[in-house]
Amino acid sequence: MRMTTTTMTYTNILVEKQETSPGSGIYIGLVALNRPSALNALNNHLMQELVEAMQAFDKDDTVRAIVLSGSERAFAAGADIKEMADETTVSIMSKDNFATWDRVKAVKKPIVAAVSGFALGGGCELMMMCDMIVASETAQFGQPEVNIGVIPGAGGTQRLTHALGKYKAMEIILTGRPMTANEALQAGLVNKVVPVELYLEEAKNLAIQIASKSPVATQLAKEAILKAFDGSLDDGLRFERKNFYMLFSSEDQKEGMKAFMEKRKAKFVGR
Ligand code: DAK
Repeated sequence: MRMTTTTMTYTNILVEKQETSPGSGIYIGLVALNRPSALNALNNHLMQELVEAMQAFDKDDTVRAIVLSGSERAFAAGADIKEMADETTVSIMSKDNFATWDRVKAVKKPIVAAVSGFALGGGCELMMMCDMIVASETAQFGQPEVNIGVIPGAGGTQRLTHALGKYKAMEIILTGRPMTANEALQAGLVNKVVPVELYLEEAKNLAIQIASKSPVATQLAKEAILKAFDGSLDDGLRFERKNFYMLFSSEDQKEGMKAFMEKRKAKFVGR
């Protein structure tokens, strides 16, 4: 029987440590997004809590790997549209909330995403910031930002393109359509797909396997693998962010987000 201990109390996430085997003193860190009323939409408060928890695990020498999950219904349905709807290019740029997201990218320990249900927009981007992805058969992946008059802003145009290649990434981002778990598996976006009742356990098992290795070696391996993308990724991320900010000067962004909140189809005018 593996022991789990709850560490700190947060509002929008659940955080626990699980010992990898009894008495080993070696743990995996578990973080679950927990904002069910909004399908785990990633508002700023949730993101602050998430990076705090991840950084605490990063500093804790007994924790060797981290599992990030949501619920069965939703990993996360995106960044919080209601929080963003009234932003302008200047207001959203000056808030610079991407700085919080960048801190996920800075976590040194390996992170396994355990994904079930919706992983859309910022939810898919957060998932792609993790290092391995275990999906349930019910998972749906996508970048539906074009439906609300914007584009991915937290790495989707870059990381999805690295994972899927140009043509598939174009289709997914420009149409906004979701991919099934099996399509994502075939396209190389996820490591494995398992029945819904197993996805969390499988993700934990992967993390436990990694936790049994030298933590110095696994962290330095992670750092080196990420270097394979780094130069071009950073330029691409900056470019994507600029275009994302620019769209907050468009009527289509205002209409798209308003239409989502009013539960109707958006009427885009192209300016
Ligand atoms: N934001 C806010 N609320 C959301 C949400 C979201 N992304 N997704 C769902 N909800 C809320 C719904 O409004 C609804 O709330 P109530 O009406 O009950 O108050 C509740 O969650 C349940 O959702 P639904 O009633 O819509 O549930 P359905 O099963 O009918 O539909 C759905 C599920 C996932 C298909 C649908 O909710 C949906 O289309 N959601 C939006 C998906 C989406 O467009 N996601 C991309 C968002 S844009 C940034 C970082 C990242 C990003 C931007 C900036 N910075 C750091 C600056 C990323 C942007 C995005 O992700």
